[in-house]
Amino acid sequence: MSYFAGIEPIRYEGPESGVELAFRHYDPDATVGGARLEDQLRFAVAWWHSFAWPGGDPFGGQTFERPWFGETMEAARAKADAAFDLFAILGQPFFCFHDFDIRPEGDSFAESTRNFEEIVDYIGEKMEAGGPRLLWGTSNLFSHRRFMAGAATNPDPDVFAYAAATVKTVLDATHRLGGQNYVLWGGREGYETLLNTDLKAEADQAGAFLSKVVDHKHKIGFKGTILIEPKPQEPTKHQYDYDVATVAGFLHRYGLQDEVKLNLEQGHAILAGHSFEHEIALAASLGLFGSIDMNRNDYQSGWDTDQFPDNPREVALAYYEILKAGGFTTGGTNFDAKLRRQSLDPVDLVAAHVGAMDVCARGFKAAAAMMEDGGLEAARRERYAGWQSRDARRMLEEETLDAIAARVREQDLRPEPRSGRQERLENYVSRFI
Ligand code: XUL
Ligand code: CO
Repeated sequence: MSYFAGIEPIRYEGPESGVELAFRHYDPDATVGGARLEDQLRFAVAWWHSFAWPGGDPFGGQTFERPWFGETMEAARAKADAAFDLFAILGQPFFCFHDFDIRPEGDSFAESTRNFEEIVDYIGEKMEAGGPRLLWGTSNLFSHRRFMAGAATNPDPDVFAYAAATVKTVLDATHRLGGQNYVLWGGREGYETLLNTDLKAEADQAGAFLSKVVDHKHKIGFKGTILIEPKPQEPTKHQYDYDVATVAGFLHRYGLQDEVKLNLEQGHAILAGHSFEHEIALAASLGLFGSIDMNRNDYQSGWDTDQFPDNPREVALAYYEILKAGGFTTGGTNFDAKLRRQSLDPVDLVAAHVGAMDVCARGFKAAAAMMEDGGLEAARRERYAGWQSRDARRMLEEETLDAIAARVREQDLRPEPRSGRQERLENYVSRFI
């Protein structure tokens, strides 16, 4: 019997519905911003949080008792069955996984790989039978103790090799399953103390590693996007892929800026001291925007709490930047979000996703309406209108400091400060939420 027995597929019932498990805002077939909402949002369920995470925290272990828990192939198949049961209830178009989430660890690389490929085939059959597609695959290079000092940036070349072999295997499988992207999150690519760390050597290792991944992508003809997921810390004290700006610098340093894009996560942006929309807007302005991991952090705890999103305004501002960048291409909205550890029931997992999908749909509709209205862009254009003048263009392109100084004196320039209109713009946004 299905773990989710008794829970019917979720239907769109409109904002007035009194049914608990219904979509009030997410109507997959509605046209919003010129396309079907399902195709705009491209929702994905994350295998690790929803099916593999046992509910532990730093002070206590497992709280969830899922019938599929266990390190056997039988358990892995039962886990995949449960996953596809949830997918059938939610009807979302995509899912994501790490190798580690879907297969038991073997005694050797060869055995782990055998386990992995067997489950990949099993998942592939389920996908062919009408399940969702793969938004992205990724390798877990951070949970096993062999990776405690990093994967690509490990001081031991054998760990680099093990990590490279793992990424090859998982990228191949992602390709086989028709994945749209491949993600690299550097969960242990950083340091605990500078006292034992060679920054230059580790950066060069990471650059070489990523170049090999890109080469392999081209070799096998994978048409998806390679994505790096920035995060400033956790689990390591300092992570090299700190934020968008840092990763952009890294990609340029190793000549990979045209090959790799970014997967941006709400909670990671907050940990880095940014807003989510800042990270998206910056990535888009650098031509590096790829995909998002949607969640939220608790604003008091200071940890990466990976909660399901519940704030339409925050979500709207994020989607606004995505729409401004032209919307998703290979990317999508992956719920990198987990239940609270007291949320024990099967229905909790369903409700978490339903609520999150609805909040995203609400935010997206607000973003699309703002986009169509054009008020923010009109205000922005007006604010920078002075730069359209010939003098302004010439100053940027030609004038030396001497020439500029002479002109300021000659024209007796006396710049007058103008209102930034922040509150009026905030009121404008509130009208759409
Ligand atoms: C960790 C995190 C990961 C990546 C994939 O904070 O976000 O789950 O998304 O490895
Ligand atoms: Co993530």
